[in-house]
Amino acid sequence: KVLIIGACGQIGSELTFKLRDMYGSSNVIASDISYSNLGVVNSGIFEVVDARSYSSIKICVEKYEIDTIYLMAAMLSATGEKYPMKAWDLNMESLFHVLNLAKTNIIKKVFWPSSIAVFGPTTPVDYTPQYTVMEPSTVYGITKQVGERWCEYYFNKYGVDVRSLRYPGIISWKTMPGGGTTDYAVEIYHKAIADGVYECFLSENTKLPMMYMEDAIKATVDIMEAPAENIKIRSSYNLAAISFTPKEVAESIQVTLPDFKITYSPDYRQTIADSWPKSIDDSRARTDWGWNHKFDLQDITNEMLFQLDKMDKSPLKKSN
Ligand code: VAH
Repeated sequence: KVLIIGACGQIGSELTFKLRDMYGSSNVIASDISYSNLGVVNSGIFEVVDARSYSSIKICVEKYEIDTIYLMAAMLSATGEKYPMKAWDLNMESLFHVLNLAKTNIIKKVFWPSSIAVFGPTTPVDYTPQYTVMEPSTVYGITKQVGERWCEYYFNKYGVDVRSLRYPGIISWKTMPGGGTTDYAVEIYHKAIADGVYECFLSENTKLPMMYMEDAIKATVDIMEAPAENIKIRSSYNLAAISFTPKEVAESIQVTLPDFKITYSPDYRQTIADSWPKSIDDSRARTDWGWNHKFDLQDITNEMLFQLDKMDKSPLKKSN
């Protein structure tokens, strides 16, 4: 049985759908900090689990005989800069609880998301290698860097089968992201449909590694389904698809919506974005367990505009 902690978040909610498709709804338990987060995960088994509480997780694990955990709860980069100690507590305590449940063999397999946020201003920005200088300048990035060290330690010392991916920015339409620096790449589509104009909080030439949710979910399932001997990196794999700037995504939207306008008002998130790579070398993921992305920028734009227009309930739509 599978438990998803943070199942109501941007990635967690889509993982819940995918894993229920794969393993059957009754074998995938969705959990989050409260029912109020439910959103799109409003069917199937749901439990309130506090990721910062060992006993809260353990009770759920024992109740459903869970053997695999996807730990998707975290405080992201932008919010983490507002509440550093909360970000540290949530991101680290949740990881230790899950790793310790696995160390005592209660859990057989763990997925834990890392991020390109592990890289910092001294990291080579273009085609960033799997192994390189990592001096993250955000609390979120620090938690991901140290979390990777602990994942590798628990694998080497206790044989814990924990697997991890350094996600880039992720674009999706089902669930809004929460508190990330790459969230502009989701908001822009909602605003293009709702208002035809978007005020971007990053500058026009801020190039960042990005990925469509379908690719991110495929990578997550692929690494978890791969034979253990193929997972040769137990810190976290670089993962990439495409890179683009706000200007480029605006131009891709204007192919369909020629009147769409973008303006730029960089805020505190610009400093975070400037500390991250522009592109990522994910060749190890491609050779070790067959990773391959599918969606390029125009595919993402076409899919996002189509889905949001159909949904017509964009959470950012003006309530008129
Ligand atoms: C964030 N979406 O912006 C996350 C992600 C690489 C970015 O870690 O914080």
